[in-house]
Amino acid sequence: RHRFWETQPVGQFKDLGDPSLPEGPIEPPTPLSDVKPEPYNLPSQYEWTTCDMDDEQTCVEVYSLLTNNYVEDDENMFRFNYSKEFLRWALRPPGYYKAWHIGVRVKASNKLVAFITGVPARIRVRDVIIRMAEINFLCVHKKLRSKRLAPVMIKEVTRRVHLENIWQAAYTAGVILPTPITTCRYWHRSLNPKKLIDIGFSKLGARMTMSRTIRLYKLPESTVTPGFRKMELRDVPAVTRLLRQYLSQFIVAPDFDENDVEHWLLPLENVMDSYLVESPETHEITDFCSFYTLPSSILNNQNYSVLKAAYSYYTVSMKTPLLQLMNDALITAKQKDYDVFNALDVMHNESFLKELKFGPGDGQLHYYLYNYRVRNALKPSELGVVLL
Ligand code: MYA
Ligand code: JJ1
Repeated sequence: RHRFWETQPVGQFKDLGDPSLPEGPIEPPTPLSDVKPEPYNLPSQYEWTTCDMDDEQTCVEVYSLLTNNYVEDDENMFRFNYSKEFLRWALRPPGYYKAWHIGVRVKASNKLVAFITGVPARIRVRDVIIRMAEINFLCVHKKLRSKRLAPVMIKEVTRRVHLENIWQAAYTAGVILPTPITTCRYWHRSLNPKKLIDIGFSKLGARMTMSRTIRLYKLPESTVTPGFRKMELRDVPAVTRLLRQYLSQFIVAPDFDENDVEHWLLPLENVMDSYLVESPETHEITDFCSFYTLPSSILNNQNYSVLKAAYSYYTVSMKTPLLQLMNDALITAKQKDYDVFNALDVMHNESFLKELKFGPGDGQLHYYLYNYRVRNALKPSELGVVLL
């Protein structure tokens, strides 16, 4: 059934629940000299290109490919619209490799028609910290679908990751592949219910009027937690300690150091928003929350073209109740004119979703590891990873 995935070192469906299979790498590393030194063959009309995300023109080409061809919902009403600034940030974390930003061009026209990326990360599985690649932004132009280009791209990124002596990867997808370590649900908190209903993102509830709906989702004008403020560079050490401590309880989680926190969690205009609570008395940093900006294009609507969505990223509540902290995040997102606040049911998110009036979405997100078996599927609440 999965002609490509059956050949790859990933957990196979037939092996689910086999207690004789150990947790850990599925195949051992090979000597670097055994890694294929030249790229995989593409059909003859196409050629590989390494995308230099420092280059403005390349960035625009990648942005345009994704804006027109990347992930849509099941009814093709919305399509992710990652900004150029977001892509540049997401693809250049500490220690990134330019060679892992891989494009495919049509030789005759030089047009960019496919893309896949990796960035390096350290991910902990139980008590083992593993160097991995996080694979994202796999995209094949709509006109070139179902030609088995994706397997070649996945093999090529794998080869380039192996050349850096890295043998594991983490990735997420909306589709089921062999085999998820866990399956999460998207939840949505309306901030601008009128627009969400107008564009078909949500429906007016049974026995609900528009004005009752607007009242239902109304939020205070300003945040309530004393000492709630934007994260700054000087907060990196304290936030790193807080986050490392918090993430240690999950079965799978990133191993963030200060450099990672500086890159991934410092606020970046229209990309990443991070807030913390500094105790007005002791000036201790006691809580932290963050969300990233990922708009979606609205396909086929007369009145609106973009849905402005915030996605919950990492949250740590030590002193402020999680419910209150997330409510302040919602208030902040509303102040900044987001239409909807999205969250997955990972980490402790379940504990606030219903109370804060999030509703379950129709989309799922499956999490995968490449060349690493985990013995039992996790519950979403045992997962401490959010990929972009
Ligand atoms: S997830 C986001 C994926 N992108 C989109 O959904 C955008 C819209 N769709 C497209 O652009 C295309 O439909 C894509 C497939 C490119 C997705 N992950 O070329 P094909 C398998 C993995 O004929 P196309 C993200 O970015 C499919 O099961 N495999 O199909 C993370 C089949 O294999 P098999 C996928 O539709 C990506 C084969 O591809 C996915 O033209 C992580 C068909 O190929 C998917 N999302 O193109 C990638 N969708 O026959 C894996 C389909 O076996 C990384 N397929 O069923 C693995 C780790 C690598 C590094 C390892 C380092 C050590
Ligand atoms: O956004 C999503 N679904 C929305 C819109 C549905 C439109 C019709 N299909 C949704 N809306 C309901 C909201 C409502 C608000 C009030 C309370 C009740 C709920 O459900 C979904 C997620 O739910 N998004 C997608 O399907 C996009 C793709 C998700 C897979 C992502 C793959 C990631 C790529 C890897 O990096």
